[in-house]
Amino acid sequence: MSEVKLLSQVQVEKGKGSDFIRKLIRLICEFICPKGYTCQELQKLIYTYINALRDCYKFEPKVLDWRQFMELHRKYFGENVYAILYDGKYHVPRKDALIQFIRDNWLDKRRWLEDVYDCDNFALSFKAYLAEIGLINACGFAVGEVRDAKTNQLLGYHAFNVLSFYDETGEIKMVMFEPQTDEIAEIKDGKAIFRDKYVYIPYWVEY
Ligand SMILES: [Ca+2]
Repeated sequence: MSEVKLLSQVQVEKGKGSDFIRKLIRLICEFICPKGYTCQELQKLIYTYINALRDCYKFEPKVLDWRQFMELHRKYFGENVYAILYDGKYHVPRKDALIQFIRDNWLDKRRWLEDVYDCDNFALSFKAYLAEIGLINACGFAVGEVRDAKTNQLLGYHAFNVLSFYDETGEIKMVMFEPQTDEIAEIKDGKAIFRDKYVYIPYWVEY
């Protein structure tokens, strides 16, 4: 399956399968909160749900050491995009489990708020959710620029994610991910084009 197809699949199927989570949140809001739970107790409940969520996804990670992971980064980004590696080993998930996680996750429905919850916060949250819920650390936080695909005009500076996964053949791949919309795009020469319009060019990626 091409990554272009992957993108359309995520868009079309986005929102499905989230009924359970929606019901759960309604349950918490309508029944649990008014019954006098303290903030501390609600925090405990959140972590209980996170632990329950962990069992929902069969990430079945492949483990790469940092040298292998750096090689993977170089394969997609070359020498010019700096990679910062925080770990000695990287857990790379199955593609279908990662796609399911993206589809179910509600981050793309969050409200954008200048500075306090904007692109860097979306990308950092997605990286954190994947580690917290899935124990998957092979997700990059990327910082760079966005250019117009036709005119090459600089549109602005941006933060986004780089995802790693292995497909049905076992091959490990990297793609770029826009956590504000759940869009995925193929990486070519260290860049990716979203919606045929926006070219994402990272300066560095933190893993
Ligand atoms: Ca911010």
